[in-house]
Amino acid sequence: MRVILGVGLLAAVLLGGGCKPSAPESAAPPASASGAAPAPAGGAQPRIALVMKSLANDFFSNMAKGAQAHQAAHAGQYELAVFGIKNETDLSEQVNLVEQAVAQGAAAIVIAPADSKALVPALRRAQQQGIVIINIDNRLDTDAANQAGLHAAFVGPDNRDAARRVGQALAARLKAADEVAIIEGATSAFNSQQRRAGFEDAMQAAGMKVVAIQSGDWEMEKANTVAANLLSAHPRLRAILCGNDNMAIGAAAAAAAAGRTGQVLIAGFDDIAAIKPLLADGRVVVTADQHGDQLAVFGIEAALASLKNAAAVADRATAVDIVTAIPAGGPQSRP
Ligand code: ALL
Repeated sequence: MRVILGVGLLAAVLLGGGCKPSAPESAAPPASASGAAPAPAGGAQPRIALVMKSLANDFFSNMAKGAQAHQAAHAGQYELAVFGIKNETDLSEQVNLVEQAVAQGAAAIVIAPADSKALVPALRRAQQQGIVIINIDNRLDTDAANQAGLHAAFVGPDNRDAARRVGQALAARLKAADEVAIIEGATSAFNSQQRRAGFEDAMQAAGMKVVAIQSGDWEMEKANTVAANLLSAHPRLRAILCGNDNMAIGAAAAAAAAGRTGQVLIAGFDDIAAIKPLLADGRVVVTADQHGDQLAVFGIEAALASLKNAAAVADRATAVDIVTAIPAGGPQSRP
């Protein structure tokens, strides 16, 4: 088996008991500029680069593990190189990783872009060298991609619909006209915008009063500060909807520090391992499982299909399940 890890991921995956990586190899021969996928040298397997976002986020270490398990089961078909950035908003580092993947001879790049516009030029350059680009998790901006001439299938969920369902589950525990706030992820990420819109849809449909919308940039600490300020500014606040679980954990800690656990209901998104104890005791009342481990696998399968047929592949919508509690002795309950 051959799995190559980008520097940032090494610690995260090894700590998590991931596969032992082989040393990165030197760059493969130059890719053709014809638009066709570069042929692997000497009959070697194609290399697929998985480029993710923050490795501090369980969502992405889980995604890496799913990809590695798939590669191990299909070791005869492809090599996998796994990359990730340190901070959620480190866009230039993610651009560098795309360039690194190209330099290392990737035949395909499967990417969860940290920003829906900023990654487009680097991905376009890679595609012009014949590299297959598959966009997972966070959709690239359609206009920016079209303008640049970038064609990348999107494999991922309908974030607006999923967030709407999270909001509905939360609203079922509130009464009309209750005050709620939204802490959204990075504002330049399309999936963050869609989750915010889905939360707003649900709150409007249920007759709630949205008193504030602020960004926590996907991060626990920032969301903790934002939530603490919201709690003191809005003494009648009844709920905080967060664009991901890391921010929900930060908001739950702020509610606890303000002595308002249970009075202010918290919603998250991702269903990471760290949220489970909070779901179990009610500090967080609902989240969404978007099956991050499968997202990368579906992206890799799309890349393999595209390489095999030397043709573009279609978008693929992936499932999201709403998770409201962990029943005693059982895993998640999914209504
Ligand atoms: C999104 C993912 C996850 C994650 C977030 C933070 O793209 O879908 O919700 O928590 O990025 O990087």
